[in-house]
Amino acid sequence: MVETNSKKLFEKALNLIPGGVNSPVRACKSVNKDPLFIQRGSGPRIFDVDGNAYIDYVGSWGPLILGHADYTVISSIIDAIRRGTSFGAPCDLEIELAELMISFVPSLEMVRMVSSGTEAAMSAVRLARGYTGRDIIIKFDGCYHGHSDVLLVGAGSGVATLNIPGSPGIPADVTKNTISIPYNDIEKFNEVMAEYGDRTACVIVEPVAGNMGCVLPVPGFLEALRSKTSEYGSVLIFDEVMTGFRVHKNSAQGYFNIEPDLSCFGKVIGGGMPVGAFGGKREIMECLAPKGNVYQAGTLSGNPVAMAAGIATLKQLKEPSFYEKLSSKTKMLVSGIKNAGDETGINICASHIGGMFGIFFTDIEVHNYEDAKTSDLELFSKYYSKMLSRGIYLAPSQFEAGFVSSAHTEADINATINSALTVFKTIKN
Ligand code: HOZ
Repeated sequence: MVETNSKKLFEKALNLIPGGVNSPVRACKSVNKDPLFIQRGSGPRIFDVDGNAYIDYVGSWGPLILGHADYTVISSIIDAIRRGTSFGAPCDLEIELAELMISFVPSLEMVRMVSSGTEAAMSAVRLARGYTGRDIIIKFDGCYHGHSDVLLVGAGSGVATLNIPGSPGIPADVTKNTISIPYNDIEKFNEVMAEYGDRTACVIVEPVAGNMGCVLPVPGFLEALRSKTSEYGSVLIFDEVMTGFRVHKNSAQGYFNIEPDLSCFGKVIGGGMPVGAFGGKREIMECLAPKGNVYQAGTLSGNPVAMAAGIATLKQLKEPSFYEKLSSKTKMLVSGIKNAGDETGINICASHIGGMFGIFFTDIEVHNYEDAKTSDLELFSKYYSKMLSRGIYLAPSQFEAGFVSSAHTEADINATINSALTVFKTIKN
């Protein structure tokens, strides 16, 4: 077997970094591969350390809505970095990014910047608890809100990929107030609210689930969350770390026309730099220190380089028909793969919204995590490997979403569909 440069680097990394990676899913364990080490990205492509090029549908797990190394984003980063990498003091770029976010998303009256999506969700939950004076959190199975202790219950993403029930290191006492119930199950949700609603601080949801694959909300689900949380005085939190500015210019809340009380962001708003943010109603946000007493802080929060990347990204999303073009490319990709499945007799349940998509190898409609688990994981693994060897870079997990950027061309999409057709013909047993 050829010892590739990626393989050599991975062997070295295994000695120095647990599992050889700094985030579990990218180790590619569930697809029985070793990870590729990436040297650079350009537009829709990444290039590994062995000189291979791939059409990339991971996009750094969502942030790169404009593709890799977008000229304006990189120029803004360079401009900002020349003035210094961090001040730990306010700078005008924080205001500019907050203003831009608020101009896009009507439910945002105030925004607090943090450094990751995990931090955003963790802080939003603390704020909701502080604001309501209640302890219970309701979440949904297969939704992932980062790896903070209280939210790592019934979680998606790496926890689903590696089939880990929870995580050692989280005391049962810490999660005793977290209730996780099936996604899209309106009846169950109403039942749980009837019992716990008046003790519930918040209901947190991915308005489109992206960490158990891509699963859309059924009609009435988000509406039920909105009306019951209002009825019981609980805070409705939309975790838009993945969907924010990805599925619609006003994020998923704009697409579905539901206003949450608080929202969490990350990924796209940082243009590839480490950023998160949470925001929402002034009355709730003003409970945060130093205005209020709910404590939250961060040395690198509002980092000028990250703010510059976010501003340069969001400004480009204002271009008329940006989302129409992105959605139509994503639709073209997903319909093409679905048709290739039909042609070769492979069962596929496919979904897409804006620049986000998912493909499950199952013959049922996927509405929740239990449905997602009916996907043929062995078939997914073969599909992943063969697509990779044809130069198509997909998320190495059935339980992650895929992402299309504005840099992908129709030719890239057609090449991907053709590869899928060829691969399906070879993996059909
Ligand atoms: N958990 C993220 C995806 N939903 C990031 C995975 C990674 O970076 O490895």
